[in-house]
Amino acid sequence: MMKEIKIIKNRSDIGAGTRGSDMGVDAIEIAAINQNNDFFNRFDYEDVITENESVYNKKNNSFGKQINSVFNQCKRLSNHVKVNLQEGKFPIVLSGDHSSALGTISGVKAANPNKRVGVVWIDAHGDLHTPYTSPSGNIHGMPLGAVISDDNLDCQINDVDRDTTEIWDRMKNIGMPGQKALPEDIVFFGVRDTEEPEEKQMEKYGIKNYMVAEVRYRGLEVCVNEALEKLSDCDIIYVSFDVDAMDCDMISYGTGTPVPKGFDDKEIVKIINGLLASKKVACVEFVEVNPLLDLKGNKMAETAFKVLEEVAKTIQAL
Ligand SMILES: [Mn+2]
Repeated sequence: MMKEIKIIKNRSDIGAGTRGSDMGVDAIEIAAINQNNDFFNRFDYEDVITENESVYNKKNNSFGKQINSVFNQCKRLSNHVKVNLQEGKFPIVLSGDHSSALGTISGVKAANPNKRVGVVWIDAHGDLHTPYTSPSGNIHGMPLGAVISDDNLDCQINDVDRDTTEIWDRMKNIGMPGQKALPEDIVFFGVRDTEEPEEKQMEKYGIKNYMVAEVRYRGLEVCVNEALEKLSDCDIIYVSFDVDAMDCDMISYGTGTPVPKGFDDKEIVKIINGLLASKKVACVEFVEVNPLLDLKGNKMAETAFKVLEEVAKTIQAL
């Protein structure tokens, strides 16, 4: 049942508030090169065309920054993911900022329109915002808001202009119309920096968040298996790994929104490998490595590469 891995390199950073995560993909490759590791020669890959030049566009939709370009980027990535899944590949997506996940999940759903898609979100953040609730307007905090297609108007703080509203509505329909995953089919690992509108959504839908302390106290295997049990009605699972799920003090500050008290890289490997063992995982994504912010050389990318190598090994052994 072994599937061929396809690496999809999506060097886009326009959904983040800080520039530089577009270089995360190359920083991970450089980590491999500096170890004389031929990882990136071993797998077929494709590059997604970007529009990072849109950061110079001064016409900025303040509650959905660069929303038109983020929309285009997600649409493009969605297509790459869809085609590779249809060809029977296992896509490993390496992205810049986390807004990409909307594109990836839309692609997973578009390739499997009749299947129920579960989402495991390994991240310090909930990313459940919408242009109506986001304090920053950075779309990397909104991918799951679009995935579940819930604007969360109960928590509205922003008066969103028509242009932004229209493009946001189109973002909720990438790949195919409507919701890509049910909110109850989302499981969080390591989320520890949320805002009230996101907490309301987590509460409303009962989104389980396996916090770092809980995972360590109850045991990682117990928590991963319980998460899989929660997703037992899902036919396939998508795993999103935002490197800020890791502890910034222990690992690195090389990410746009670092948060302390996270997982270490060994725990991340065990979580993803535990999920892969279910044989339901169809796609894995790595996001938010920003080498420009790294205070320890290229440590974040080196750590992400370590995780990537282990995860690829596991996928090949499935
Ligand atoms: Mn994130």
